[in-house]
Amino acid sequence: MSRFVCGLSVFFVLLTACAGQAYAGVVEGLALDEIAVADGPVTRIVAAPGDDTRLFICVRDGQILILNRKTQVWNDDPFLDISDQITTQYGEQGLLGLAFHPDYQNNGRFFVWSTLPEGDGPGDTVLMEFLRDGDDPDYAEEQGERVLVVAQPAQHHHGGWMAFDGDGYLLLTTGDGGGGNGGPPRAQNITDGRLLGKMIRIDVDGDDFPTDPTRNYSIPPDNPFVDVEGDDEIWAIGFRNPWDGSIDPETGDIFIGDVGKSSWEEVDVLISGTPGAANYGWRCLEASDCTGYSGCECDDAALIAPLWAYEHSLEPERCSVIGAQVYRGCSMPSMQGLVVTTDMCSNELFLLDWSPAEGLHEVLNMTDDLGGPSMSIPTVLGTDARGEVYIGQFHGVILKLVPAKPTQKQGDINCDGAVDVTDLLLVIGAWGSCDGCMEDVDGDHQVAVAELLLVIADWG
Ligand SMILES: [Ca+2]
Ligand SMILES: [Ca+2]
Ligand SMILES: [Ca+2]
Ligand SMILES: [Ca+2]
Repeated sequence: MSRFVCGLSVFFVLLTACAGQAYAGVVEGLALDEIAVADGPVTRIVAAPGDDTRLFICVRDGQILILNRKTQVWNDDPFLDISDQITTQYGEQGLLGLAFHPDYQNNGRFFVWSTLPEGDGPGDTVLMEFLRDGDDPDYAEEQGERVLVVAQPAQHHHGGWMAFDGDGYLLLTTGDGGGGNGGPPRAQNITDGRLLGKMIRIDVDGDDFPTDPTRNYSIPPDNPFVDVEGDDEIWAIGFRNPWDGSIDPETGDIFIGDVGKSSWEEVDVLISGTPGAANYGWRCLEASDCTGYSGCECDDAALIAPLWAYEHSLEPERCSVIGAQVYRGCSMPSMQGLVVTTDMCSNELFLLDWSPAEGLHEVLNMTDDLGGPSMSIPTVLGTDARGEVYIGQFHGVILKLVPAKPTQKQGDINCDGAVDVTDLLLVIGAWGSCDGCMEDVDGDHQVAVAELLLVIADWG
């Protein structure tokens, strides 16, 4: 049986959300599967649009590696190595973010967030654009171009979750600049031009600043501070270190795991359709606790409470929320719409069941019920192109969240629960060489007899 976190009295912020709504059985039988080990702390796990085979794994020191998720074999060479272009002097510096352009298959453009070996502080953060090699999808060109630089006053809280939203604009989270709480309340400052403690939203297909070589993007016209006081790049504010998150491909809801200070961790949701300028309350609020720090008023009704918050001072001790990954995968239909999150110190895995209308229904602590290897210092969550969830860890081990008893048939190419003529026609239609296509079940870049035999063997 799963341990119901919301039954613990310390989670007072959840009590109203936890009444009723039994969810028994829905998420039983989960397991972790070790699929690969990277050489260093894993900072992102990302799939490129339209590529069902490759997983792009960021390692903190500056490499993007390609893992064939089907064969679980690494490419010999990195997709991109920018280790000589960045600094990793401190623990939270390095290669921190990756997102592929929605039209990546055609234009080869992708975006990287990392720390520079330059700046007034210990290294500024930079958004860089790179290009896939024209001839070989396993390599990228090493020279990128700067899109945006965010000056950093300290060496931590750099955020770095990125995704393209449904309008084709790039979302990027930034941390508050670090330095404890003694500095200015940057996460609440919308006019200092520093873009710290924010979710920003920019159009990477244009350049509204043609005379400024350090700002190479356009401002989406519906950003909340366009034509009014406030920095035009801002989409949402009030974050401390919004390190990891996800965007629901079905609803557009955005989930952020915002790492707290010494007492609380929080998972935030930005519900699709919410007007811009949503304020998540740091640094006057840590989760729902009034910190006493300046920057905002704790009782301001406009501040958005976390979807879920949890305390550090529990057994086992918790310290940093890692991930807020909505599940829209194929292999576990009962997980649809649940949000997966973990803690870096306690190595626990939680599932959040929620709805936009009612908020949080239930939090399931799955830690004691997971088959397979245990987590060890999770650092990031990510998905493949099918929406299956992976966990990257500090020592490089990459885990996949899987059903303990797999029910999905490999021959079910289109993941509709049946293996039938549709799947057969998909295989025949993709017959021959293919690069990253979903019909290539065994990941050998061919749709061939092997796939045909899988469909026939699984028929029904
Ligand atoms: Ca420019
Ligand atoms: Ca403005
Ligand atoms: Ca099917
Ligand atoms: Ca194949």
